[in-house]
Amino acid sequence: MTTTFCGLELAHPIVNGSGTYDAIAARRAFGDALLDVFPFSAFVSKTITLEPRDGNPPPRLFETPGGMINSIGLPNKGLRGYLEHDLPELARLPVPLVTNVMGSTAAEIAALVEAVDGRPEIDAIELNVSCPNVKTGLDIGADPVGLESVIEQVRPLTGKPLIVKLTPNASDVPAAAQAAEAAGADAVSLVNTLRAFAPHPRDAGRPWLGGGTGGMSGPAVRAVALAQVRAVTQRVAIPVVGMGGVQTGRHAAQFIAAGATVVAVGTESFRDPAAATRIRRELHDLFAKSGDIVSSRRNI
Ligand code: RRO
Repeated sequence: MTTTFCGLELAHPIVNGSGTYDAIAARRAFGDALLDVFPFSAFVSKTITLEPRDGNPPPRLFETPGGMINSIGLPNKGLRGYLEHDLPELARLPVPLVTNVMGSTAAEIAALVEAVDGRPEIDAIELNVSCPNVKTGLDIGADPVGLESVIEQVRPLTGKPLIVKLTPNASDVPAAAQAAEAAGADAVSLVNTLRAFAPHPRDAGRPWLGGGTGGMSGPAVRAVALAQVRAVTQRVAIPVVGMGGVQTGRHAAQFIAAGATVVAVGTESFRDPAAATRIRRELHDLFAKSGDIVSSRRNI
């Protein structure tokens, strides 16, 4: 199931969704054995920003039927902390490393992209223009014109593959994907979480989550994600990373049938940290039964 993605040779098509698997904590828990059975063919870091952030006040999670709403709010050590403390650990993973960055202005994004470009341990950059949980006042990813302009400004700053993570909270997601492609993105990834509200259990008029609203993920969003991945792959030629509620190999095959080159597992890894290994095995068995990936696209 080797997969070529943006010039990277991946052992299989299953990666993690940014922020859904803490590889450093997992290595602490499982030891070096984790490296022998690492579940993903590439590792995508949690989003980093230029300066450190505390994230949103608690509560940060809410369980829904078939899903989860998060309002984490991008806590991270900032660029310097990431490069100094996290990168040396992440560079020891046995797979290519994708660093996910987010800024609230083009200048901030440019500084992040330039710094990350200078680090040979990093194989690709994912640009998060789609977090529903931070009040930057600039929802770059929802506005194709603004998105194209930002990517045009940062594209020349790196020779590494540039993946743009799109928001599903926009009226025309394929238009955003086309804008990213026109500006020189090497790939797009979707979907980030869907903006959602969790009512307080004792006062439904008040938000439960400390951040007010949150982002919905898990099986409840899968059909929406599949529709958006299909729509995007019909409109762009660059590869697509598909994600949203993937729990089984069959779900991963459905995203591939929708045109995704790579499939990310997110919320399911919270329920079972080894889920991606099972999903990869199930996907492999499905392809073995139905022939190659191309015929699987027709059959699944
Ligand atoms: O940290 C978050 O609250 C968060 C981010 Br950066 C994101 O991209 N998507 C999400 O659902 N939560």
